[in-house]
Amino acid sequence: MAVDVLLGLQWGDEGKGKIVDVLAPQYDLIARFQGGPNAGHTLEFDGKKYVLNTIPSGIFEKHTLNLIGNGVVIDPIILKRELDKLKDAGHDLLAKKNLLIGRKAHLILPTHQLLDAASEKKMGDGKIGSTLKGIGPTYMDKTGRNGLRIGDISLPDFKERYQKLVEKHKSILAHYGEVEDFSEKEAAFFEAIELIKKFPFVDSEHLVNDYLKQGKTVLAEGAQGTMLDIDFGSYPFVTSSNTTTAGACTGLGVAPKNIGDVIGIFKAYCTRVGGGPFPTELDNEMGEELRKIGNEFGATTGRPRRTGWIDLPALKYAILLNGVTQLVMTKADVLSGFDKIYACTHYNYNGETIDYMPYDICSIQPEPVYEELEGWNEDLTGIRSPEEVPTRLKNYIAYLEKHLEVPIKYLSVGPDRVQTLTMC
Ligand code: 2SA
Ligand code: GDP
Ligand code: MG
Repeated sequence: MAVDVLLGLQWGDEGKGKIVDVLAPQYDLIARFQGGPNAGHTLEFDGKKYVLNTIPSGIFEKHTLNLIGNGVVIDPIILKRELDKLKDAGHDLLAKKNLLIGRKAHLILPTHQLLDAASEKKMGDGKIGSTLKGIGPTYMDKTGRNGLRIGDISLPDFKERYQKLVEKHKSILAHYGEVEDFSEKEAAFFEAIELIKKFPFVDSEHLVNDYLKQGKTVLAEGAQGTMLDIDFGSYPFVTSSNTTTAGACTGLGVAPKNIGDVIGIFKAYCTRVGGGPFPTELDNEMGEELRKIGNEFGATTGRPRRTGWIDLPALKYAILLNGVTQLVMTKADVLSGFDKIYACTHYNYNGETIDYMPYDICSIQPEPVYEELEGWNEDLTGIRSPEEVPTRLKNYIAYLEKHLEVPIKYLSVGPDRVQTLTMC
């Protein structure tokens, strides 16, 4: 058996949570492999809506186990809040015994959040547009070999280790001139740790590989999107982890030869939240309409998402980086009623017309070259089979498959679990 991977091909919020939930019955284990509570993965079914930040999106499937992998960064306070909310809604994961936590996952401390805020403040207009969840500073401590890990919670000197790291953070905060009292957050941190301790801590690498040996099915759930990857995204306007397939290998401890299908998910248009370049952005009424109809607001922060047309050079780049074998297109319903829709096929860039993602899209803005396509008028939200897909949407799908050279296996026509069509 091999690990299948589901990940975002754009700038995040493609609908990963919804699709993981739809696919969960096919898998024995769902594992988050990177990112942290900067993510907001939305699921809807039976008239209820859930937003998950750290917890994998397979928790509502009875037979599926869920793992927060070693590549994830965990804020105990946010994780406790998620767990409490789920418990209140009748989903007690401690009782269900369906959540495991990787020992090697790093901990987000209250001071990591303070550092995030101080760093963004200092950058002023050039800020990244971080979710301010402490993601960057936590991964900095991980690579700087200073971090605290979930497994450290069980060590007798955990509090001393915590204090040592906090002292380091305090000196950096003093340098920023941002000293503030965080004793309340610290108390909440240690209270949350007590709850988290009750969940099984595991070695992700052994668990996942044992599952594969036993012939069990595993799906790795990505967070954010390929264009936010620390190595290949629109640097420096990226997140601090590898959001690509490679991140599933390091974030779970699985060898590249054990990666199976790579399910790449994209919206029928494009969005981005936070700072940084966005070649096809519609900073106009059309963009506003897309935001309104698509309800494009951050699932974690509530920030308005920037909107634009689909960007084929960026998508082709993402497919290449991830080795995508199947595509999922979401939010096709949002484009219903647009007379014409547009696909960016090339960029005018630095005096040339190119069809690939260039090195620098921050200081030199690529100007999109669009192809105009016929839109469709039909309301898609009630359709449940490929036969019901309107001809003009079928044409859009065929057009995208021709350019992207990967089949669109699933089509999503609404936020609910049932609004998902298997196309091939
Ligand atoms: P960070 O928080 O330091 O990792 O932010 C760095 C950049 O990564 C972007 N980022 C995201 N982009 C889309 N969705 C994300 N999750 C939330 C959601 C976002 C929200 O599901 O809607 O609620 O605002 C996410 N997380 C990080 C971020 O905007 C920065 O550009
Ligand atoms: P994720 O981070 O990739 O899991 O995506 P988010 O949950 O942040 O954002 C996707 C948003 O679109 C959520 O509000 C979903 O409920 C919603 N959504 C997902 N698929 C569809 C779809 O096909 N149509 C519509 N209208 N909404 C969708
Ligand atoms: Mg999201």
